[in-house]
Amino acid sequence: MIWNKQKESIDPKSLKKDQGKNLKKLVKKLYETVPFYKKKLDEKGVEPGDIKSIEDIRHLPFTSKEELRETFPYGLLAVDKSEVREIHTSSGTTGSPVVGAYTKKDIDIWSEVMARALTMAGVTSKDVLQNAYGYGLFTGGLGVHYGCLRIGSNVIPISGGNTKRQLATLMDFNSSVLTCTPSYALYLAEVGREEGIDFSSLPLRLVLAGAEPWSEAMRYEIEKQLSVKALDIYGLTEIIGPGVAQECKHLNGLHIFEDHFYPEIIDPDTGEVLPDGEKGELVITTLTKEGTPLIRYRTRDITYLIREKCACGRTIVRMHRLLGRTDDMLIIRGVNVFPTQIEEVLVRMDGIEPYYQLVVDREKQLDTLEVRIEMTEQLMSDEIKVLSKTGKLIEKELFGALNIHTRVKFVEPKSIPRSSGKAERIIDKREV
Ligand code: DLL
Repeated sequence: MIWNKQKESIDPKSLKKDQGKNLKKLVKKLYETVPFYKKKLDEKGVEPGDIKSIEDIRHLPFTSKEELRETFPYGLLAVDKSEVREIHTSSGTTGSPVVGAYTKKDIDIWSEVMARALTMAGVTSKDVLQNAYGYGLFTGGLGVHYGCLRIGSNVIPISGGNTKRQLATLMDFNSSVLTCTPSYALYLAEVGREEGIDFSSLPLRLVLAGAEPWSEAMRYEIEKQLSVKALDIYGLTEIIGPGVAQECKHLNGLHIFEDHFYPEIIDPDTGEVLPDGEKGELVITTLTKEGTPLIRYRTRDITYLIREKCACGRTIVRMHRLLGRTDDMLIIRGVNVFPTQIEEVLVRMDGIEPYYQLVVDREKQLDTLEVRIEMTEQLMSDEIKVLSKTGKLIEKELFGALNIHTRVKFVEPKSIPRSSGKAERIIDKREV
């Protein structure tokens, strides 16, 4: 089913026209109300009247995460404070958090795009959706919640954490859909196994996973261990939260709700706009947002756009599932490595747990990459020879995938921290 056929299966010409109209309005509004944007547009020599169609977006300046931090907390607000109904923030590893402010209309749009996303994933008013994304400043909890209210499904606002209660709730309320990060889905499966839960006997049928990078291999594990289908949901606080893009059952990438969020792909080094199909940094313009709209926001997320028609009948553009983030990309002896590439190899290997951490260091001016992997109880009880052989095999597989040498280190079962939100995969010792 398609929630909003008119918008999701729109003909490309009408879409462009609407996008152009909204871009024009947006630039005028920002020029008049946000001194930060007036200055940026003046510096670029662009006046609101120069924007006539969506193609003119290329004349506009980019907005960076640093700029969002510098203008914390209200520097990018485009409405009077009295119009703000809700604030969300996301804190990265450094600096001030970034802020998303929502007016009544923004929350309405958020509910609409989340209703589209949930419907695309096959969620209906008959479902019981256990929402294990965190409620609070994080956008995951409330974003999914608003979508559920819109489509009329029963939402259980359990929020993140308290794994035993999550499992009990799954069984007590017969939850049919679970929303959480992919790493937490696997952790629930692990604890469930220890408790003797047979997931195949539960009504749970779908996991909507996102908020952190995950690989196809991880999808396979989640599907197998929880006896469900797992679909990908993408979004970010700066743009709206979850509901920017969603995967449909055809698994051909994530449909971007481009009537609200206009995507471009650029070369992260030069800023040059790349054609469809070429990998680069995703840049998004919020065409309809009122509270904190952004022009050409550089997400730091790496993907590419897919324009061919999807079998589901939607015509809107898709993005390939995220390939990584520019700030997660490790450069090891000159080679670019994304954690998901390593995950893809590890999760497919037999006899190891899908928990890992990457430790980057420097020895004698040379970068080193240690891959810490959790042993299974079985592997731990094996002879040292078996362990060493398994380690070598994984190093060989990783070399095949990455073309760099890594060092595999086995760590005790359960020693890699579990998170109910986003997993911490990288320890970079080179900076300290
Ligand atoms: O993570 C919003 C969200 C909540 C998305 C729930 C999906 C589900 P932030 O905390 O601002 O917002 O983090 C945004 O997380 O720029 C990506 O790098 C990463 N991310 C989000 N979704 C995915 C995904 C939420 N499906 C940042 N795959 C983004 C890979 C993702 N990475």
